[in-house]
Amino acid sequence: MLSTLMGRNQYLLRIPTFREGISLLAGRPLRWVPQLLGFILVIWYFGPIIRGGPPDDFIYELPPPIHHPHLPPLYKPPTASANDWKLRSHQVREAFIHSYKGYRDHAFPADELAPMSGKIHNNFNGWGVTVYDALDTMWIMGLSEYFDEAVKFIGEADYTTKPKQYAPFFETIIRHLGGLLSAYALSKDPILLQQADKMGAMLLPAFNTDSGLPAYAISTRTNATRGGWTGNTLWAEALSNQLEYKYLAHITGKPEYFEKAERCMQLMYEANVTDGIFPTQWNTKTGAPSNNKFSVGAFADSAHEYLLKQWLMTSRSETKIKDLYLNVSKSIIENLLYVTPSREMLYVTDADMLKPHPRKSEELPSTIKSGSTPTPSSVPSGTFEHLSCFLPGLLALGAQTLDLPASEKEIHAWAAEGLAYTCWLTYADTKTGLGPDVVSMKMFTKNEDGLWLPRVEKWKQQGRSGRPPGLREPGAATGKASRDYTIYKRSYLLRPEALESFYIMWRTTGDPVWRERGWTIFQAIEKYAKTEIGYASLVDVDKSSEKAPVKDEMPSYFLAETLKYLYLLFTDEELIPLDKWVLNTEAHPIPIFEWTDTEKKLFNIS
Ligand code: DMJ
Repeated sequence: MLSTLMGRNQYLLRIPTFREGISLLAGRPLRWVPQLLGFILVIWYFGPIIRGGPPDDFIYELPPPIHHPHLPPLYKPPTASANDWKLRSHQVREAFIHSYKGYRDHAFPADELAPMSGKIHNNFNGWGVTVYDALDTMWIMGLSEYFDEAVKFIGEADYTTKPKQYAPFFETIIRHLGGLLSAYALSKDPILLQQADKMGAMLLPAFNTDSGLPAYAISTRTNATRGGWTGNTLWAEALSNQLEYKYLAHITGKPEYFEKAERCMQLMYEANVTDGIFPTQWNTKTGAPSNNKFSVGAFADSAHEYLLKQWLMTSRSETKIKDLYLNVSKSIIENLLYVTPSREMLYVTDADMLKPHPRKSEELPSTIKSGSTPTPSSVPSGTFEHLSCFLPGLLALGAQTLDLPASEKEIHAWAAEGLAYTCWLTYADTKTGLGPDVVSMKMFTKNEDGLWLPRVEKWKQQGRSGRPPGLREPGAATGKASRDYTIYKRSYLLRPEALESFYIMWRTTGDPVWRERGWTIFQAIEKYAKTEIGYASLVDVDKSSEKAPVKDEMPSYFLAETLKYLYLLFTDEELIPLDKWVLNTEAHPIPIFEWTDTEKKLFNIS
């Protein structure tokens, strides 16, 4: 009756039934077309806003993915369907639930679970590091019950170290503070901000050294600090707090967070190093370099990340940092990238740079410019660490985001691809399908013959036939003898770096082969690392018997990073878009933001 009274205009007030819709469209199809188009337009425009679209902080777009149209295609295995990927992402979610539940039932509130015995490990202040590290993964995976329970636990935390106890600064920043900040950015729960501010303030006196470089560890009870076993500040320790402290400064408005973190950056701008070769150890008193080792491995790794990611996080406004990244990455490509003699595997190693700094740019023209083989200026070790497998992802992100000349962009993108493939080979070659922690690469009789860049230059000069050196993708080795390397540390410590790079490679190139490789690795983890109550590190990646020996350890980064990167890799939707977030070195996403004018004044940002 009501509809009769309202006539045709009734459909402006209520949605027609299916039958009514058909008869309307069938009767007067053209009259409805403008309304229909208008409706689609409104949904398209307002949909994201209604669903809670990106905040104003997110201000730039990434350029489109890098493709290499000039490279001949390689054989790629067929890739799974959208539905398969959905199922695979569910399986990773199940793996996360299995490990967190195991921790929760057997080890909470200690730091980490011993996944064989059900005992505990307390190596990170005993503040429950697994909860902090797992927090944002829970949010991303939609595990709200675990998340809420964890926030309640965190809200009651105090962060005063026990008498005589010291909190390791680097680990506490990247795991606990990084976890809090990321979970706050995702959920906007004020308790997380309050606790991040509390922890940030309590750790801040670690910077109260003569130079301003952070001490290795701090007692939050007395503010006393102490050095690590090297007696120096590692480069990774100096430059792996700026994402966290600068974001904390942004959300609290407190200048001291910015100033202390920026002081370390200042020391790097002023450091008298040649060609962006920042050594691995720094004198905590003087703030000067204290060795001659150039590396992207253990002592230096995340410092490289924090250069590019700081620039990205603050909306590309701090250009001095970008310049540092460009210098350092150029030096890495020139000095640390080698290929092996038989399989031509591209790898990154560390090197003792000869004293005094031999690569004065005026004396030795850059190989990128000249294409010549440089005079040997360093002694490479040939060591290739699993930890260094973050580098391909970083180079790919740089190639994507930096405004580089085309020839350099392609070098960065190729280096990324070749290195990521070598990381993959170190998994594919072993009996378990899991990658060893450290390998020793075979080297040419004359070390410099293995340098990658001169080979690429030669290949270019000879007409670019086929794919560039280091990107020709040899198949998995048939036996140990044909590997072109020996395994130096045989364990697989549930580390994330290879998967991290596969994820960035997938997102920046769009090549699904990286997802497939990630899936193969996940299946190996399921097969060899899963225990009744969690996942355990492997003692020897080349022992594939049903009961491959495992270590009674499940590091918190397995939940923060390894499972998160796998989940992001398999989820079709880009849950953490790379133009809106940077991931800290523990895979905690921090949003990209822009300094306000007030902040610029307050923090003295030029
Ligand atoms: C993680 O704790 C971090 O990624 C750190 O920067 C170095 N590597 C471990 C995991 O391997």
